Amino acid sequence: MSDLDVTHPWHQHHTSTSPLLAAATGHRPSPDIPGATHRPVWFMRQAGRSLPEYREVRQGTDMLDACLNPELTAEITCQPVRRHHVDAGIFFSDIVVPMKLAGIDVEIVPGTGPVVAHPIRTEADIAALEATSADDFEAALDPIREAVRLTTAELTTTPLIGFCGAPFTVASYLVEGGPSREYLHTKALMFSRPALWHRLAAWVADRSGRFLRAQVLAGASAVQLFDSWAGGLSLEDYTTYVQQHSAEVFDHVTDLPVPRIHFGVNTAELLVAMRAAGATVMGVDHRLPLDEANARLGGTTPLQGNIDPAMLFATPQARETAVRRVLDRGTAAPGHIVNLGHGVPQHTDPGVLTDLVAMVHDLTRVGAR
Ligand code: 1CP
Repeated sequence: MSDLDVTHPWHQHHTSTSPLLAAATGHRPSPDIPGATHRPVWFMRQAGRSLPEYREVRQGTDMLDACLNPELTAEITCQPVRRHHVDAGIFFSDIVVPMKLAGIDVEIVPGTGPVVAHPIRTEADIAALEATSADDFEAALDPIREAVRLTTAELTTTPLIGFCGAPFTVASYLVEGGPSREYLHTKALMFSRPALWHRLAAWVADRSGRFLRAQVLAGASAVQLFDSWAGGLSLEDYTTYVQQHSAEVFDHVTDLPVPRIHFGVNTAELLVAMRAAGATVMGVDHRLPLDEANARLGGTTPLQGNIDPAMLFATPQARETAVRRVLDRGTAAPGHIVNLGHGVPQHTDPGVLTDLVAMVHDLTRVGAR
């Protein structure tokens, strides 16, 4: 296994013994395990529109321009850590950032999501992507590396999670041209021209994997691979067309010591197959109770999740009951990183998130349970 640089926060700030890393490597809170002081908690989409300080710094800056501005990216990534005292930062970026850096004409339209000017559907489209230079792409990652360095200099002992999108989810935007509910063009490509699909997915995996590795080498202490839309696939189609390409992404970081979290929405039936792509921690959405997820995975894999995001809008009593239930069910797993079942909704009251972090810390501190 390759080591991280001596200046990496893993060594310099001992993120390797933080609550996040303890849980991700299979430890429950315990006085005997360095760093395992409480169950860690962070939130998918913790940075972003729910925070007034985010709306303020983003004013007048396009989303993807913000993602390529290292100072702004670092500021936005640190905002929820300062405010909520979550146990990890998640790098502020987007799954389509590597696609933009590879030369694809993509923008993020407010209120819609990623929109691709010329959807990728033909052999010529895919050949053109394959003809782009990997060296140029590595050079284009410099603002990402710089943003990670600035972020981790502020976060010090709080680990940064690097991320990227999995090939199916990213390719769905490239092929559909934007957000989609049924992935009809993507699946049509997969089913009718499988060789072409595999070429596209392999290219997306290469660029996303390089983006992920760059974040780790520059300072991230864990990674998360988002296959948000894999739940649109049957298990058979997932293993035939998708799993190998998610594995190719993970391959870019398997020589490094960082935990590999894998998350999808509506993927209860895919959990075991997604782990087999190379994950060491499984993210679970709110539809599958964590004890059931743990049973499906044979009790060997740390879990992340899975408070229903709608609970952020419920009464404090209902929310506390739900949090306690998630903590109870998460006790079954060899390690539990508390999170929502999907991202923070836009209109969430940030105070509710701050209180939720404090509640999780209080209820799970060593000796508390
Ligand atoms: O202008 C804005 O503020 C746009 C909103 C926004 C934000 C804040 C988008 C557009 N992306 C992001 C940041 C982002 N995207 C993060 C930041 C870090 C954090 O979690 O705090 C992350 C991890 C992502 C990843 C992402 N982008 C995913 C996977 C996670 C998930 O939510 O399932 C997906 C599917 C995307 C695509 C995307 N980007 C933006 C939107 C609105 C969408 C979804 C569109 C759709 O419904 O298809």
